[in-house]
Amino acid sequence: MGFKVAVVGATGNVGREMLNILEERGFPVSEVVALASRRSQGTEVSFGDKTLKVKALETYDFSDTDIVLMSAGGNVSKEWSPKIGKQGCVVIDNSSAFRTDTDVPLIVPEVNPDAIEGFTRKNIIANPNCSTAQMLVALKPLHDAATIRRVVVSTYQSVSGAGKEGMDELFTQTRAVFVADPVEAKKFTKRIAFNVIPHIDVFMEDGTTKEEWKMVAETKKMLDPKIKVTATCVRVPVFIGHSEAVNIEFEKPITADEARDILREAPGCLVIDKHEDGGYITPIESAGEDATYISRIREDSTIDNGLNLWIVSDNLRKGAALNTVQIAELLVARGLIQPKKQAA
Ligand code: 11C
Repeated sequence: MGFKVAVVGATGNVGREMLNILEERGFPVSEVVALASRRSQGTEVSFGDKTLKVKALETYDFSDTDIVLMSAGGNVSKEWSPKIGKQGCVVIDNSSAFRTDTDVPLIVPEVNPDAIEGFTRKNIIANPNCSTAQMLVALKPLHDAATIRRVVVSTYQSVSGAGKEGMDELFTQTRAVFVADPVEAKKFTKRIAFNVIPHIDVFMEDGTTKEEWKMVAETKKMLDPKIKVTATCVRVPVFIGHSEAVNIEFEKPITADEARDILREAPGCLVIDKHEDGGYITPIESAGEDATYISRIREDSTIDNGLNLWIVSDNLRKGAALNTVQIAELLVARGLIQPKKQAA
């Protein structure tokens, strides 16, 4: 059994990673099609040892496609995902366009796999924001054990979250600093080389940013609406890998040792937590890896039932492309999708 899979936004950071991960994980495909806007038509992208020529989304006929992995930004998704869904393809959308839509499941397979059943209402499944996805992979087993009341999170987000332009800007500015050229900021609002910027996505009316709001709203939708979350999201001069310092208040007592044991057994989690120099993870080590890494697990003695964690993951993989492919795998594993064209 093989599915016809289209990747929309195939020339972007996440689109390319989706193609890599489909191939690496041996997703059952009959055909893979790379799509992007008309101006990228003809660009070549890799799928394993094959080269795919990018086709134009605007003129593509989805009638025999089974699954569409969409990573072309919110506006493209708002326009195209409902149209594609109506043609009987399941769209797994990496943008923020449908995440809070009550008719669209928002899924991290390690966190809320059962919610996927509701996808048939629009044939769209949303993939969460990268910073929420990795945080919830670690919080879910702890919530099951001791019930989380409140989370205070500060993020240290890599420039690849802002796409290839973000990565290029860090590289160009760093070089400019070394050769004493003028440093220009185009993609980010301030210089990112040798700096940090406490601003990701647009400002909301209450002074938070949309990135911070997403961490609150998506945690409530996927994990538990009763959990209070407050976030400060910061861009840092790291190419790949988002890091998070998380303070958690639980309803029930939980020790650092208990949390460490729970996280060691939890799906998707990898604990690296030695109390010695280098006995923790940094984003460079997470790049190219699938795990959500947890380090610096310790009790917070300033509150009852408090823990602190350091959570790191590759934002292009678990935060985006890997989670999207895992959602497709979940659809197949649960028999929720059949190929339109059965093999002869
Ligand atoms: C960043 N988290 O690091 C963002 C990128 O809502 O899917 C992903 C934005 C989103 O800039």
